[in-house]
Amino acid sequence: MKSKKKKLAKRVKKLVKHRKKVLAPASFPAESFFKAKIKVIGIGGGGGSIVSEIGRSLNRATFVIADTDVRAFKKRRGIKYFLFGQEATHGLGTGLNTDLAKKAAESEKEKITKLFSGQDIVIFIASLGGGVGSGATQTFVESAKNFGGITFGIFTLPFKFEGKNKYKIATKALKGLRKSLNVSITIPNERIFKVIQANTAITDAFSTVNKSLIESLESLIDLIYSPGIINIDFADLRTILSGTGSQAFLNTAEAFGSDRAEKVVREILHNPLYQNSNFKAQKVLFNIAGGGNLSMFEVDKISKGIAADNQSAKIIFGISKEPHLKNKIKTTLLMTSQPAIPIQKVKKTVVKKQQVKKEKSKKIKKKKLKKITPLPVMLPVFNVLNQKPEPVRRSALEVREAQEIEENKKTKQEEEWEIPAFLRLKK
Ligand SMILES: Nc1nc2c(ncn2[C@@H]2O[C@H](COP(=O)(O)OP(=O)(O)OP(=O)(O)O)[C@@H](O)[C@H]2O)c(=O)[nH]1
Ligand SMILES: [Mg+2]
Repeated sequence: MKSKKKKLAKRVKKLVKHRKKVLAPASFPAESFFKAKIKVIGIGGGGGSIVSEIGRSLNRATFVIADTDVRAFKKRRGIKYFLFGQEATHGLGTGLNTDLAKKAAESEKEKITKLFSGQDIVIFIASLGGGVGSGATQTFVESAKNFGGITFGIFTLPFKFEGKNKYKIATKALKGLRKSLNVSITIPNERIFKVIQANTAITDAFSTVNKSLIESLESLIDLIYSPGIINIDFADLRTILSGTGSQAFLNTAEAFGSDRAEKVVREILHNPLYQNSNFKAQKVLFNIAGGGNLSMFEVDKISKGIAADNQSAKIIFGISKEPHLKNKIKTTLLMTSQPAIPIQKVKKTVVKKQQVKKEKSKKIKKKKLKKITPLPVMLPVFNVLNQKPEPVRRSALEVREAQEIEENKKTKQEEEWEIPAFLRLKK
């Protein structure tokens, strides 16, 4: 009898040991998760100010302030400083001279490129309208082009009262930047009037924009940095941010009380600081975080609220338990959309003048077109040797083949989207 018991105990011990071995991968420590390397770089005075106000994320990403102006470097622990273009500006700002800023950055392109090596995501922040932010950021973005990670831009546009010239500088820079980045968001400083009192001091106004931006940015860093408890991983983020020239909407909402889920739904989809209040997303990623008492009912309510506003979008979502939130629910939402959203013009009169001009040129073009006989469809292909686009005619069969390859690619990606992140096989 005794030996039977001993045998059984031995078998149980063996089984437990075996189960432990099999189950081990499900309980691996947090450190063994992939931690994305994030670099946030503020370029110019405004961009530098925003980065220098960063709070809780200091140990989750690398923060750099880049400027030609030594005065911009107010030393703060945890932030690195990159002074460039000393030969061009002698350690000063550029005084709205974007060409000088570009020259300053171009002269140190090698050093700038090194800033991005080994990073998974680089976030560029610049307040456009001045010289450095508007003139040098493009060189920084271009230097990061081949680093293999994701490029994300956060830009502010000047106040209307700062004048047409600054606005023109800003919108010109923004046009180029949007094209070169994977994703970007734009906050016109002017939007601050939607959330502040009329007598707010100018420095406080900047700070309010900066704080709101930082809150969203830090929540984004939380999403990227804290895998494990959340079903969202870096692959999801990559899917949301892939492609070039996308616009993004980033927002966070926190609420407590019995109707906290409804409050979150009301707040999360509308950020008064954004230009486009009705953002129609193609890809949506959100995370719902709560203390111990976050209920399935609340998760359902928030998810449905977000989905209802973005019915044709691909949606990825995660839930996380964060004890420090206690009775609060916090939701972070990142949405992206491919077509560029037109930038608002300073004055309506300018827009009107341009429209009249456009209509005139359209009429002239139409007249000219009538005279020209239609040409067969030509597809431009890039010729590597002479660097010029060369028109090539494809046969119907070739066109069909190309379409099939494209469709297969799409289907493969769609299939991947349908599988929740936590069930996807890690490669
Ligand atoms: N949101 C926000 N915008 C700012 C801040 N500081 C400046 N700006 C805006 O950014 C624009 C450009 O100013 P700076 O960033 O100081 O200019 P810069 O890029 O350093 O260029 P130069 O000094 O002219 O060489 C200003 O016209 C403001 O609209 C800030 O802290 N927050
Ligand atoms: Mg400056």
